[in-house]
Amino acid sequence: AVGGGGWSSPPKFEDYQAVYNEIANRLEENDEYDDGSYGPVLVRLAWHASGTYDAATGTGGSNGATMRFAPESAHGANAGLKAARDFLEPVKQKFPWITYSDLWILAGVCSIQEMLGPKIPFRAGRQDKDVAACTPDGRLPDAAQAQDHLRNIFYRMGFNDQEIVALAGAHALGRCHSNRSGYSGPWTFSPTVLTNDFYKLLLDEKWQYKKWDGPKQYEDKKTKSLMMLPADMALVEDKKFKKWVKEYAADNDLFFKDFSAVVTKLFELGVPFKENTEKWVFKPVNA
Ligand code: CCH
Repeated sequence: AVGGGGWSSPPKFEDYQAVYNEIANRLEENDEYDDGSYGPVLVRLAWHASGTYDAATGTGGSNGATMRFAPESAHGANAGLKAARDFLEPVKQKFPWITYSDLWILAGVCSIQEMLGPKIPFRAGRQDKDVAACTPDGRLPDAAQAQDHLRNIFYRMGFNDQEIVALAGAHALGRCHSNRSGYSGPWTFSPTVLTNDFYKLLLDEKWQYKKWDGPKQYEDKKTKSLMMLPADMALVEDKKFKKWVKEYAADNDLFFKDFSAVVTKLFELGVPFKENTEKWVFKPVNA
């Protein structure tokens, strides 16, 4: 167990499961936010903390939690993520021994599992860094761009085409906010439950440009209540990407298996784990 003034022993699986449970309970308690859950924005925080990774220089990634500081918190791509960081602050106060870097990733893991997604194995050991480790702006993807840009950004992190498409299935969750990214609306009808619906809708619906003053985005012709970003649409415009969109649309089990593997990889980019660090799978609260 972990004492108030220091460690009586280093934190163990049970200690991290207690943090997981606290986050899961806070998700249930704060169900007035957005579509009924902070889960999607917590997943986005974990992804934006990780997706700054540059394999060539070993900089960026989830080890550091440098989005606590400007300039990184003020990067356009991170608009709105203060809501997620603030949601987690009381958890950090209750469990001061956990680093912000591990906490943000654990919150992403917890949110995916609590929103009925696959189990995401977790390893602890991320260390917080100071402002000097902030990454330059422009490392995260630009939603207005298409396949060449997606490949540039995700190949830089070390992902391949299949992994790019598997990661994009996260857009089954949450929504765009006009006061954050400028875009508006959810991708699916169940934005607080993880399914392969993103791929199904991308293939099955007719998508047209939304007529509005905002940035170029798509809406479904039938209900005009769903959206796709230009970067989402690139996944069916590009033949190599589209092959995987079809696979995941046809098989939710395959999507869950590949999504779990690729998210685990994303969340661990650039993290120097100690040798023999155990992979833990937390027990869901909302099972
Ligand atoms: Fe994403 N995403 N994302 N995304 N994203 C947005 C919201 C979410 C892109 C752009 C946007 C991933 C990949 C991409 C989530 C998870 C992932 C928004 C709206 C934009 C724009 C932000 C707003 O207005 O609040 C682009 C471009 C890419 C390129 O690949 C990946 C990878 C993941 C996770 C694995 C989640 C979840 C959201 C919803 C957030 C919320 O607040 O509801």
